[in-house]
Amino acid sequence: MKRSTVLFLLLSLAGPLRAVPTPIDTILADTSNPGMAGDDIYIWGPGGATSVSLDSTTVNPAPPEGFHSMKSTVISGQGSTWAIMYLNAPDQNKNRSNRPVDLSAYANGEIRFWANCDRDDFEVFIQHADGSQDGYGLTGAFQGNFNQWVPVILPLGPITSSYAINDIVSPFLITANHNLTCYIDDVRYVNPQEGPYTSVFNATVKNISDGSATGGSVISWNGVSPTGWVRADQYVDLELDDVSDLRSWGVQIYTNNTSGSASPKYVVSGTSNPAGLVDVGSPDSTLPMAWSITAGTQSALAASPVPADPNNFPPDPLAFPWVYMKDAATPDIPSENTTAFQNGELYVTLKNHTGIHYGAVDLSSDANFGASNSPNYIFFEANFGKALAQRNYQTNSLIIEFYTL
Ligand SMILES: [Ca+2]
Repeated sequence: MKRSTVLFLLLSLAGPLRAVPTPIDTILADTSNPGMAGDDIYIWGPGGATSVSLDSTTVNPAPPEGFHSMKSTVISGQGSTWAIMYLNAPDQNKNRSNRPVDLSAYANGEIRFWANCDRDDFEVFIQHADGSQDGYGLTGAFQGNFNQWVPVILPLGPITSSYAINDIVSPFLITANHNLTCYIDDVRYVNPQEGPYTSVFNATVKNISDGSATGGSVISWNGVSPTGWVRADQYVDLELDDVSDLRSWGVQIYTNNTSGSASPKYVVSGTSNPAGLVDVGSPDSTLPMAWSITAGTQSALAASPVPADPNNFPPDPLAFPWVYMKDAATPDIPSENTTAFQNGELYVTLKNHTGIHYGAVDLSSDANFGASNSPNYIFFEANFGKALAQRNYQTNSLIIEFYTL
């Protein structure tokens, strides 16, 4: 029972990046093991469970997200189907019944994924608890762009205007009309509140204690005694969804304490480093800062790393998640293993197509990246070990920005 089949596909549209609230639910990506947010994948069609061959370990062609994509090879022709399923736990007979999930939060949102296919005569559906399916036919929609990655965006509004999506047992299902090979990557549900087909770049300051949004843009340390590295009371919730640039993007973080709008504005002397929190009363001195980015799969309180000196890794394992903050005017400082700031360098990159920058390998510029879907949490710490009592240290020039290379 297939109800509506509408042709709609978007290719290579570049949208604006704005700060808007949006939940993103990832259905199929590198992050989860074995690579999906559903409970299992069902295959059916003329050849039964062998109608389609699936391989979630594929690394070629290099995918837009992470390191793997789902290679689907249709073997049994028209009607061959694979479906990501929500399922209940097995009963006493080891049968798993379908588990309806309410996806109404995305009623006006979009299903997004990347596809690299040798032909486009297939359909994408979602399946309701009663077995009915709604979706889109993609035949002709690739406009001949085969064997290359294309962004596919399917709006849910035309479906939900007639049929609620509060009973979805398959959030992503492909039925082929012909034998074909498709690599599918990063299937997700997105609410792009800047309008259809737009990228998402949203950074929200929240309290670590309870995850509540502060409503402002202030990150603070309160009542700190001058004893060493201390974590800030707030974190930044980062939500990101790119539809245009495949692999050539990133999000970087730095202070810009010598910019015209910086207050306090750091006073450079010699090769001093403006990075971090500036002493309001003596703006030629700073307190070093570090940042850490984590997955957003648990509460911020549970995810928040223990403060530690980034330079102490190894031997201190607690130091691994922390990366020293650079400033846009950070110079080469060989004695501190610090290299001059460069736009888009991996050291200051929070996230790119391979994932989040979850740890620094050493004190120089090596970086570890691993797949992790939105939201991500960014934490901050500062070293108050050399702070003077009764002083204020601050910056109004902490930058988190999306870039393309
Ligand atoms: Ca992937």
